[in-house]
Amino acid sequence: MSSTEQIQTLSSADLALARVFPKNFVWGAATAAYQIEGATQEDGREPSIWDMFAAIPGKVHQGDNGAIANNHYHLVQEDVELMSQLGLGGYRFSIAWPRVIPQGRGAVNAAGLDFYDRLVDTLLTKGITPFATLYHWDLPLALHQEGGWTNRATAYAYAEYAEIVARRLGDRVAGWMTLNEPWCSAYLGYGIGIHAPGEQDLQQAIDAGHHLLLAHGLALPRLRAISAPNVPVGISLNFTPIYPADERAETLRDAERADLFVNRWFIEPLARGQYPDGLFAALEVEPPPVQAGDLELIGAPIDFLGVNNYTRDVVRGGTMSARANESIKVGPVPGACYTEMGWEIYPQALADLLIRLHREYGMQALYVMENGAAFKDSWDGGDQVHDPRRVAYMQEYIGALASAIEQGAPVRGYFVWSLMDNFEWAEGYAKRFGIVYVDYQTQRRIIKDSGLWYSALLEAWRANTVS
Ligand code: IFM
Repeated sequence: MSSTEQIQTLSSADLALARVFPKNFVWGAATAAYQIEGATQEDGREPSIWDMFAAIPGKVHQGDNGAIANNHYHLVQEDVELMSQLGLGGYRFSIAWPRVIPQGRGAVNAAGLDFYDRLVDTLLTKGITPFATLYHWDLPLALHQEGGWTNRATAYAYAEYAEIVARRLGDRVAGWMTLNEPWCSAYLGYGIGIHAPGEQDLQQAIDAGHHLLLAHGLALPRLRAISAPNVPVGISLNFTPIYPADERAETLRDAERADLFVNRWFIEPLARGQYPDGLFAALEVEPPPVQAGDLELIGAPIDFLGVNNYTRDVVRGGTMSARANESIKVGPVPGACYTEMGWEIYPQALADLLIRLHREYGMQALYVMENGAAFKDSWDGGDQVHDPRRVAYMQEYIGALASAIEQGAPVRGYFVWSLMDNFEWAEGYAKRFGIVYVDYQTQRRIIKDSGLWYSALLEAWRANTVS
């Protein structure tokens, strides 16, 4: 389809939307290493906690794992070609620590670094700006065997790893994210065990969270020192804005408490150099083992905040157990629509969140580093995949983003999750988030209608912003 035809598929509202975004806005798509690469036993890569976790019966839907995934490790050229066909301006990918330093510390695997080096060069050749995440959940198994993120030493190993990657790619990447969603690594991985490594101990989650933040703080100055001048360094956090179901005092109190745990746990040490008051008491845990100087490192200014947002939670007071945030979520909100993940579609939350991060936390540069939706997509073997609900989701969320920008939120880019269907962690391959459909039998990629719509929007935006 030519770009002109694509522009014609846009409504007048879409065309107006495209006009809101400034010239240097980065429009991209995101993925993560374990979710797409496959080749987990090739070229010197050693196992990560996710290889271990996925091998435990019952942990991942239908026993799926990332051993083959989207075979992106071998199809990388084709996948970058696809990004180029979509007209993406940026691509956010993650680097697999166990591919680069298979034992977590020590010997560097040249083949691992070479892979990302080629990826970055291929992206640049196609005019696509590379944004790299250094840790998206695939901790080398060898480090897990020493306590993983509950062990302070892992933070130092991470900083060494980050430095090694920066020495190789820091002259070409456009931005670094130290971590992706440390809340998930800590809470889902160590607190309730639905993610790797599968521990179920809230105290471990709190301690792991601190070491993840420390890893970020230790790596930040090194990444800056090694990379080309002005390469921004940030972090991506997941946020689920909390809305009270009613105005009762107990609802307002519990909504505050949920916000503390879900949204403020990580942003406050980063933005203010301290954990939020009341967090550990509310969770009935001890504070993490903070050592002198840790919070100064963690609270050092970042160049941008990556914001990952998919949904919101509505809470009703009086039903909350201190440790079980889930219990206060109101069941289906009357009239609301939900994605296949059971997440409410509520675009206003993204606008509210971006404005809050700017006003309350003083964030001066924000990127939406993940936003998207899983729906039941079906493919009939042809060249098209119709996903009208995802098109509508993107229209509404990008609309909310536009409104946040109009209200002064300093948003510099948007990355849809995800470029293509992939391994959705504990949900295996059952949940499809891509704007590109993947037939896992043949590894064929088919651009969904949402991908065509996004491509057309970008084309319209480019047509408007060409000086
Ligand atoms: O697939 C994940 C991603 O790895 C991290 N953020 C949320 C996405 C959807 O669940």
